[in-house]
Amino acid sequence: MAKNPYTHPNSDEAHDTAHKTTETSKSDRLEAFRSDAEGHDLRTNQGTRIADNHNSLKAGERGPTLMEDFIFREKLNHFDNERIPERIVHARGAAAHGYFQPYAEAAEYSKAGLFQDPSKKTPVFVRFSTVQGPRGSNDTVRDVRGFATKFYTDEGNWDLVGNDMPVFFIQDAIKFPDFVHAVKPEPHNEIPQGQSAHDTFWDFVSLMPESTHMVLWTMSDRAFPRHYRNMEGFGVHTFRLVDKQGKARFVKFHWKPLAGTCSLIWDEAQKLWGRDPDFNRRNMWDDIESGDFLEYEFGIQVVEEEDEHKFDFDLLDPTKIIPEEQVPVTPIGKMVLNRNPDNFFAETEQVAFNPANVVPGIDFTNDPLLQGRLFSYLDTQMLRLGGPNFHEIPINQPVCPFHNNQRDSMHRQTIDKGQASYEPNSIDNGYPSETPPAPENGGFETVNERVDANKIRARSASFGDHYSQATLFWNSQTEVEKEHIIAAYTFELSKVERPWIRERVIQQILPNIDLELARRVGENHGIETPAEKPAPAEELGTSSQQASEALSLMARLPHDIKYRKVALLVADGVDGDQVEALKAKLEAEGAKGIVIAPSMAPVKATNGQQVVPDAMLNGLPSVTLDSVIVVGGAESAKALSQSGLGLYYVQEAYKHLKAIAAIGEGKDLLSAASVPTQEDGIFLGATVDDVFTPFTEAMGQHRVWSRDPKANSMPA
Ligand code: HDE
Repeated sequence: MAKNPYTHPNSDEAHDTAHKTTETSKSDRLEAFRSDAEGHDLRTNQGTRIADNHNSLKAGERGPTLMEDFIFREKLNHFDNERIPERIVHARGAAAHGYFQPYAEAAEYSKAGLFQDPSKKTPVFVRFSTVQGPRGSNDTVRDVRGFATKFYTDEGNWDLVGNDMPVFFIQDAIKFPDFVHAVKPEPHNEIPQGQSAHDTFWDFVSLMPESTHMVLWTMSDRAFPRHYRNMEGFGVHTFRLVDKQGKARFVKFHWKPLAGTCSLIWDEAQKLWGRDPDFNRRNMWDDIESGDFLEYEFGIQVVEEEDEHKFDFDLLDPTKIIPEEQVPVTPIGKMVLNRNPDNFFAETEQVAFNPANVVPGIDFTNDPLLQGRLFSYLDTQMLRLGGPNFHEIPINQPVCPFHNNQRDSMHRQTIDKGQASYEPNSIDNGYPSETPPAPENGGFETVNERVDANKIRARSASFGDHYSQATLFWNSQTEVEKEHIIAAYTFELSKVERPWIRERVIQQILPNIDLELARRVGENHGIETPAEKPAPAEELGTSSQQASEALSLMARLPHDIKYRKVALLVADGVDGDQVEALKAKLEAEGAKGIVIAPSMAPVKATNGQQVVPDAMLNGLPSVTLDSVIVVGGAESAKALSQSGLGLYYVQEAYKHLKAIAAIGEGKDLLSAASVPTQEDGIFLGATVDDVFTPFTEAMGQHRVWSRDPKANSMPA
């Protein structure tokens, strides 16, 4: 039930204030639809007060239920129809509200209203998602993450429906259903959920060399981000921006996370499937609730139209990046996500993104993947959201007026007045009327591109080089990242039952990326690999770029401990002063100290006080937090050493390359758990001050990378 007094967001009153759009205006408009139960009587959907919500109407206390019971029937009818189809891809997601604010440079490149005024905040709604798994699958699976942004601009909605990886698996939208069928759980038994480690995926991608570059990205640690705040975002396709003079330029869109990029470790990601399947959505939710907002810089790579053909790849090919060394990313604004939705279904589930939603100043290119997407989203949303009026669902409504002559169909909310639902008309004074294109506040005008061609089903030869940018990505990884990629191919292919598919990947695809990669994965599968890299076919290009720093996750490590969560392990007999000091020092650095004890009972500290635990050892296990400090106190260390969960906590943190500190007797727990104490990334000291600075410096590197090969010998 909407709150009264009620202003329909498309009413004249709303129109009058439309030009005053601010960051909060979307939230204000949603307010008209928000409803809470406080102070309300329980009623039917028709408003009749309900006297008894516990007993259905029966013929006698032990008799059959009567059909007359309209209260029971309405309740069950509604319940029986609560579910809508989930998204065919990107079904699992989490979203947040926020705003976008441009820098002054933005206006140079596009006439779009949202870029014109650096003091103006445009409201946004952003949904992050995994691709393969259903709504109830795990957050930390190996997968691409969707990064979809709806900008509620004064000139209409602009949806930038991107991913956390800058390329895609296929070049032409006609292959999308094939790709999705192959990556989804296998049709006969619906196994596996949320994963690509199965026969149909590897069968398809090994027969489609154009997927090689993107598959390599998904075999890297980018495929399981530590937090949505640590993820880059990409528009993927080349788009166009059009300035006030009408000049169009090619652009690639980038989101650069201000908190830096970092990921989970594969073993940790897998364990999180069981320990906290909601890991990413929970972290985003909790952080926003506690005021630790997510921040991203928005950037563009700009290519003048006359430079379209100066690259050794085709700008229209979505399996290619523009290396940042060739075209740097120009920052043009900042986005902050600062408000959780009030209702998951109403907002996160019902939001409908569509790359075809653009505003004047932003335009498409002929990328054949993008062109196909322009059809698909509206089409699928008709089914998912029950007809063509889903633009009226509050989360989807623009903040500016939206009048036209489209009418009727399911769930129409707007009560269109007047008789003329056609144009031109004289009955309604010719309204709603067209707006001619203009440098400001004009109607949408498509870039006047000359297309002079024969109809043809073919792919341009300039799309033919499927490997050299994969090699570029491989060359740009650090040694640790390369080891993780080798381990990923080895793991994924170990789940493929058909030997010929494994052989095809290892013998025909991987050698084209790198011989060493092929040899190492081949060795792990007992499969021979060629000694020579196959020569590229003559007509295909090779990348002039040998390596690009921006492609390594390590290039943008967080470097501080802001937003990090640190386990403070305690038991009875803990040094209470140390607990207090650690919490205060971590908070001063923007991090959180979380007190973890064997049970939820308050812990007796040596200073005579009680320490109240935030969680138990198995409630927030090591995989859910960033690092561990074992607090001092002989009795406390002894109690933790006698607990399997206590031992496991530090072993697992060690295995996952986390910085570990132990104060005073806290080191006894490390010794009992056979965690080496004389190593990089392990900090022992008598006092908090002894360990704090080196410990936080190590955390700023995200992981103790030098431990990587050794950590695998840990049994945990
Ligand atoms: Fe999508 N995609 N996609 N996609 N996509 C959908 O739309 C599609 C592609 C992306 O949080 C669907 O409403 C085709 C690339 C995101 O709600 C569907 C092709 C990129 C989301 C669809 C692609 C994306 C979707 C499913 C190849 C990155 C989730 C439900 C031509 C640039 C948005 C829906 C959200 C969702 C079609 C390829 C990103 C079926 C046909 C490339 C982030 O319409």
